[in-house]
Amino acid sequence: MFLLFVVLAIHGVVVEADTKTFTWEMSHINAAPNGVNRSVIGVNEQFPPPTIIVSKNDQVVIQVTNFLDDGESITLHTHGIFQNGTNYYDGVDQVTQWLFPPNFQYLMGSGVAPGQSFEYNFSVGNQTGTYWIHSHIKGQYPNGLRAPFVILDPESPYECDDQLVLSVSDWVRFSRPVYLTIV
Ligand SMILES: [Cu+2]
Repeated sequence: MFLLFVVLAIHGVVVEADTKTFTWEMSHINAAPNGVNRSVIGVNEQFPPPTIIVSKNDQVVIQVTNFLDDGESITLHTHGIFQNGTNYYDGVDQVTQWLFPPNFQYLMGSGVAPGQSFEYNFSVGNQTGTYWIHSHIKGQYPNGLRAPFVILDPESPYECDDQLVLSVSDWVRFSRPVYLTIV
């Protein structure tokens, strides 16, 4: 341990991991991002969902509760995050995440069932940059359940006055069940 500290001190790099906790309660709300009112999936009754901002080496805890009223379960997939050693928190339904709670008989898919809560808990390791987090069930992410996921680098050699994340996506006038039928 001492040797490790010396090595890090020589390089001037002693990065402490912090724990960042987020509470995300998903429910259907109405929103009109293009001027046409429609049902979307909101996070804490907010649309678009909030941007998650953490720092390199942080431990990320996302406490999810599913309040959707259409019987669907939910997962959160952290797109592009390595999830070394925590593959079960990567949120790909029926691949890395199955039913919660275990053995819950639910026909609409895997993930966090309606009325249930689940806690994702993983480290971002030494990754940095801008990624995104989104539902990995059915068409929930074009229905609104996606957000930027930013990992800041405290040791970045670049300086700037401010940082702005622009989230761009296709958008249709209909809620997900309708446009899946059309396609
Ligand atoms: Cu993805």
